[in-house]
Amino acid sequence: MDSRRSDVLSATIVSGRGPLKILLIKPNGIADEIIPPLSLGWLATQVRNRHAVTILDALKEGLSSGEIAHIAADGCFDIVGFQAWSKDIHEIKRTASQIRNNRPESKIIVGGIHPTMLPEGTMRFFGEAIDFGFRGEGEIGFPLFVEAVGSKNLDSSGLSGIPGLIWRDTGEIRVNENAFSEDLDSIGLPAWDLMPPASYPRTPHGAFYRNFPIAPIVVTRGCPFPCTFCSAKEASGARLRKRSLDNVLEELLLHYHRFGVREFQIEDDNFTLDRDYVEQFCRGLQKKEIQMTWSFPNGVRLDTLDSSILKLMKTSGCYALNFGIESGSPRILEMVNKKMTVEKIAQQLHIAHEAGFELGGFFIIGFPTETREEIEQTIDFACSLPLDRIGVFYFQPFPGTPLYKLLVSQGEIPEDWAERQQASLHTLTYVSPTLTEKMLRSCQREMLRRFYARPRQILGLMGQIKSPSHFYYMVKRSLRWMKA
Ligand code: B12
Ligand code: SF4
Repeated sequence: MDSRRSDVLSATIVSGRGPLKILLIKPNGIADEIIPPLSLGWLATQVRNRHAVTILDALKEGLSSGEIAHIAADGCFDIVGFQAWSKDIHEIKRTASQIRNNRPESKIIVGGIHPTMLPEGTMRFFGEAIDFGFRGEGEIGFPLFVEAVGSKNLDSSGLSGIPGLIWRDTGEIRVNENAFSEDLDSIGLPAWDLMPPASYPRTPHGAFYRNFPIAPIVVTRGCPFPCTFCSAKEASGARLRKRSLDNVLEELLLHYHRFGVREFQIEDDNFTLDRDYVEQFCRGLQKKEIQMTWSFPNGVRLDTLDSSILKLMKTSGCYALNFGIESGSPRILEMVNKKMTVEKIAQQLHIAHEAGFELGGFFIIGFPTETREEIEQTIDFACSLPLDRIGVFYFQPFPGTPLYKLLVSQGEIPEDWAERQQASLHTLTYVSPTLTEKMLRSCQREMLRRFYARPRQILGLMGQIKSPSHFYYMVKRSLRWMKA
């Protein structure tokens, strides 16, 4: 093994001993943020007491598919699992094929949002490169799958009862019903020692931070809202499931005392949905007297906030909020079922601004049927709001979402569209017949320029640069956006 591979392997390996060696891989790719892969940490926790588990963050290590394949072969892994977002499927296929060549006896499984939304399509796309797919949350099904591999019980009697497993039964693709963990405390904490926050670069979600190291955490799962562009409901279910506050505070204390973490980022779909829960969380945090700042880089819904809960959050260390605003066009907000009006958005943002938070808004341009005038409305709207930062994304039909299905049914995109694209934050993959690619690209630039080329925004951004390396990271990130 060459020294780079062995360094990476020994830095990431290995937790526990046991009959099977399991490698869980976060694939490499273009990303603005490089942060610990929470879901793989949770999966590792489920199996590490019986087997040897390694988490390989190929994004963080900057590994090529060839290097990953060598690591998989050198480490003699019995099971290799990938986390697949739609943007990563081509890279995963390349890597899985090489692992297949280097070590044919490894069982290769692909889980995550892409197979969750497109189970059969995933198996067809990967073909012989993988043995299994997995849909939905893995904490129940993945350990059962590992035991089936261990006992070589890989026929239909062994596989058909494993929740979430996608498998081939004499050529037919079978998709087992998935299972959500009802009691989130029972799944334990992610295996943080296998992905220590301090080993990650200063490239957090949302780019800005107050303190380092930073840990992402997921406190609740699920979202009851019906936004037609979003896959959260399919991924995490429509009902909000909450960890107990003791369980969450235990994780934060572990971060603070054992891993030296000084900031946490709540990545939930909808953390603030249950007001009482948020209140108890803040009070619990205050009692623990740990000095940690926190924020919501992934967004919270504006309609769940009021000034008294905001005040409590602020005094508990929360300093930044982001919101999925999506559009300044009332017609588009209605069309995507956001259940919000432009008036309510503006009103709530002013309350959050008064409470003294750093505020960020996410906008999407290029929705099906959207017109240039409606995008202009969004630009004007964004510039009228008390926001410190914005993100402007091109609409992408994520597989399985209502808008994806609508576009397929109207013949605007083919059924296997998601496999043909490498959808990610920077790619423009869909152009509505009401717009052109050139128009969309120039609207994105115009929006960023008009928003940021104002003294308050420029001074605000400059004031938050932490170091020369943070400045370099911000410049690189901004250039990627401007070139997109
Ligand atoms: C948190 C989050 C992030 C965080 C990730 C935090 C982290 N450290 O892991 C960050 C900020 C990095 C992020 C970024 C992006 N995200 Co995001 N994100 C989410 C969010 C809100 C929650 C995910 C989560 O942690 N859920 C809790 C965990 C436990 O669930 P999970 O990740 O799904 O993992 C479970 C299962 O999928 C399964 N599983 C996962 N991997 C594997 C592997 C194997 C082998 C097995 C068996 C099972 C398995 O088991 C896991 C445990 O139960 C989801 C929405 C959602 N509800 O899913 C969007 C979501 C996943 N993100 C999405 C997108 C598009 C992105 C970006 C591309 C956005 C962008 N514009 O840049 C970037 C990608 C950048 C990158 N680095 O790759 C989309 C994905 C759509 C798609 N089809 O790909 C989602 C679904 C939101 C949406 N818009 O609909 N995101
Ligand atoms: S955009 Fe937000 S509120 Fe809407 S469904 Fe997705 S997670 Fe829920």
